Amino acid sequence: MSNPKVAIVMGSDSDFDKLKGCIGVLKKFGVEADVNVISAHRTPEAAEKFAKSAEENGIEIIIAAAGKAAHLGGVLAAFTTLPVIGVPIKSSTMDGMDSLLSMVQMPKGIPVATVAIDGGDNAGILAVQMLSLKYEHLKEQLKTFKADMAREVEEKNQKIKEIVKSL
Ligand code: RP5
Repeated sequence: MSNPKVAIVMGSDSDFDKLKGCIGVLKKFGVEADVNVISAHRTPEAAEKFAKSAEENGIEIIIAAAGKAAHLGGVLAAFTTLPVIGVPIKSSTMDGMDSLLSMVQMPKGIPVATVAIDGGDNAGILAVQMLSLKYEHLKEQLKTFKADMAREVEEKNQKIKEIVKSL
């Protein structure tokens, strides 16, 4: 079986900082991240070409991140049957609501699975969860990831209780 591979496509290099967590998550799970800057508006032909050839290039899921009038996820989804996860980026005066609505309000037939504004980490986790349907080892890693998270919360719970006691 091939190695799991996810594409991250961002509308501009100015989105990059918001995607570092996502790249980190994919790396943590051993998923190859193919990272690209492609704009639905400024380089529409490149967006079309990328989406049309993604599957034959071994990509299994596309994460599309964009700000403002964020059409990138929808445009990529129009040209592929691969699942597209959208990350609305807060990059304008509208606190990211513009990007969120542009991504999440897709017309029937062309879904973009949109995560929270600047929710790159969750996009990575969701991609790994989708891949775990095919790659059994990822399921095991996800179980460990969730158990670690639960343990951290329990530790925080105990710490807070001690602080409250000392007040
Ligand atoms: C969007 O416009 C990009 O995804 C970015 O969030 C925003 C601003 O892009 P730049 O003008 O910084 O290149 O298309």
